[in-house]
Amino acid sequence: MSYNEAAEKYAALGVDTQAALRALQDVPVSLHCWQGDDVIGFDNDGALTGGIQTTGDYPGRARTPRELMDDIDAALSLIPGRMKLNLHASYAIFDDDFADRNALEPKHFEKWVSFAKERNMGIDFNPTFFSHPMVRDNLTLSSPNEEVRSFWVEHGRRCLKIAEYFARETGEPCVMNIWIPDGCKDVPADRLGPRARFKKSLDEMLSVPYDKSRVYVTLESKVFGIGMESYTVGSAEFCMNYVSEKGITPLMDNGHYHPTELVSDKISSMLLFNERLALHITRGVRWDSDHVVLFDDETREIAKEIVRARALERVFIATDYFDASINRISAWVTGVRSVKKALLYALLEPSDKMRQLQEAGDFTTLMVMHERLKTMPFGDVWQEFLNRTNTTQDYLAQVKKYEEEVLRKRV
Ligand code: RNT
Ligand code: ZN
Repeated sequence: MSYNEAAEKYAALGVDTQAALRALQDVPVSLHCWQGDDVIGFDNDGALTGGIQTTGDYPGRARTPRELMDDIDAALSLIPGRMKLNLHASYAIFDDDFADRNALEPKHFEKWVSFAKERNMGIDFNPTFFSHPMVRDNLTLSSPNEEVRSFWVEHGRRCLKIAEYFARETGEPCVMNIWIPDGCKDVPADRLGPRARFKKSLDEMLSVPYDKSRVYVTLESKVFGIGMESYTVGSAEFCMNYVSEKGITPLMDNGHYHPTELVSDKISSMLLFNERLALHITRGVRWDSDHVVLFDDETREIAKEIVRARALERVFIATDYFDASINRISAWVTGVRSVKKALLYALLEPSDKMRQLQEAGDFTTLMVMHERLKTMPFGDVWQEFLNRTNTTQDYLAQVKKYEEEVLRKRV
């Protein structure tokens, strides 16, 4: 009933809520597995390095592949619409066949493939260039130590093979994202050298043929990391230029820019010059703190820019945050729902009409329209999406139940 009324109100503004709901249904969001265990993975002793940090010690962190899969299932049951699974190489599952990062094979991810297939999900992938003894002096692919550098090149090559395997098995394209933490805590004397070595390493990694119709290699830039405040090898300019030279895909993480820069403003430019764009949606509070994504202004603005450009099929959307101070299932569900809400909110904007107002120079009406949209009955349309996807509105009750029955028993 309230949905029908809401639909009428939107129709009066020229917005088709049915079309919006249908469009939302088809947009996959790639769920980052690393929220479930505080970015630790299964192949190392548990210290997270690379200038990224989780804070908090909420009970119930997933410690094994089984626990992580159970938790992902708990989260998925409370998330509406299409999803993909985003894995890091450090989440390889070993039986008696431990392999170091430069020796990983598809078989170490077989269990993840079955997991994803059973749930009709594609898989995205990330080589893991951190939390490992071969990270030396905060450097991996840009290291002057040839042994270190070639170790990581080989890791990247192995990951490409695994990404192909994921794409082949699931029948969905695999986005393979490269992010290295490399940088300096204090003022460097040579900014060019590490970047030249990073470039050479990427060239070597990507010179191995891979199926470009199924694997999209993306490169993620960053402005600084904890302990790497003075210099970051994979800066925005490095990555943007490398991507355009190689014809691979740029990845923008909205925590990776100076605090007054907005990724929402960058999307249109990237779409003009790239066939595809990948995003890590996160929420930085004063720094790249990777707080849980909320239904906030910037998340909505990012979604609007994708929708206005009619680029839902060209943009790979993934979440990337890690909060260890609250229930991790809730963190997943709240963050992904926020992204999907933002997409729905964007789909419910009369964007043609608003573009015309801008072109006509009628900024008075445009401002009033922007404000009017904020008090439209958006919640009723969101509720309709939950109904159609058989997803409960009150996920907290289920999260608490799972916490009581499962998470609190992990000691
Ligand atoms: C780090 C990057 C990177 C990681 C993940 C774990 O600042 O955002 O994407 O968060 O790969
Ligand atoms: Zn990221």
